[in-house]
Amino acid sequence: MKVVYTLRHRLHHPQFELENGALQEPFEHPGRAEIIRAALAADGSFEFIAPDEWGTEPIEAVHDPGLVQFLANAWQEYQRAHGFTHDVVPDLFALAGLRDGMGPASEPEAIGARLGWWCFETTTPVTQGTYDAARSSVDVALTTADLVLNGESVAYGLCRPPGHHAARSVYGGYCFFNNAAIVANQLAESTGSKIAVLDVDYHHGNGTQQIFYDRADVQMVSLHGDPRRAYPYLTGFRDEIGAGKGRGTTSNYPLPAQTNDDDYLAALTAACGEIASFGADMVVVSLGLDTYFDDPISDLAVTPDGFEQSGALVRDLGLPTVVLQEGGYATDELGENARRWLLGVSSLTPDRPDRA
Ligand code: OKP
Ligand code: ZN
Repeated sequence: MKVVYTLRHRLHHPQFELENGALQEPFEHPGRAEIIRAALAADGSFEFIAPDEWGTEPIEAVHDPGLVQFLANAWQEYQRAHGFTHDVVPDLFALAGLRDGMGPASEPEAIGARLGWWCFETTTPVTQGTYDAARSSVDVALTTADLVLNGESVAYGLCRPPGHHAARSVYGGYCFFNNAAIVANQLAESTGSKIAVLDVDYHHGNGTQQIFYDRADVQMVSLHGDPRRAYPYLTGFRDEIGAGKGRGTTSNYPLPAQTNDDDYLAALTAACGEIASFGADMVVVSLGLDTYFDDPISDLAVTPDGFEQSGALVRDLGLPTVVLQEGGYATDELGENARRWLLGVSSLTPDRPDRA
């Protein structure tokens, strides 16, 4: 299988993460992508390809151009105002309640407050190279899609930073640009066909859901920890099914804590059934491996065998498949878990002898 990878991801390297009231080592760190790369390289059946450059146009097709511009300059602007800070985080979140009864706010002028206009939470610092890394992650995703458009039945983009929490006009949740949404939109627009996004990250893909909520041509199906207990808390409930022309094209499978392989695979089978009924022509997988039983920030109980079987269920859809990396924080096992999922999705069946 072809794997798109660049070491430019390392330009995004926060020093800390503010979590549970304390500064921690970031869970989302450059070692994650390197460990996956090493595991796939050691396997021998993966071919590494560098990404092409795709520019900002496909990004601005799903994100507010203001968000793109902001991220391009935010770190430098913060340095000018505050002196050297390795990690840049908001001074204030521009929540609507702050101006209740006074009319809506407009984008503030001070950089610390502009950060809280575009960012929705505390665990996603901007560092000096964050914008370049986030751009490279999009390039990885678009190059992976291009391989599939050019005849690969499945290809894998080793995206970092991840993307699925980034909505049209806000970033957060370790995500800056929504790699999967950018790819799904580009595929839908360029081919005129129906695209399914299957999001199997532990955390609900709120950004992807928001971007496609009223779209009839892009389906969003997500399995995740129930938002009653799991980040991002506000989205991913079963009754969110899309709106307008997109009514029925969003499906959510909130899962209980400690969901095991059997129950997980049953939910994934149902999710794949919905993709088949939708009549998708291609599938984009947001591959989070934080459903792993020993993930440090999640509480599902999927095993390496479960990952391989998950990949095989997606293979059985028989659709051209773009797999993009999202989360997964059990660093020691992350490479092997990715390898197992990818072995499953690329494994041969009598029906599909081409899927190597
Ligand atoms: C990104 B991806 C939990 C805090 C969570 C942000 C999590 C972002 C996950 N104690 N902080 O979906 O894997
Ligand atoms: Zn996640």
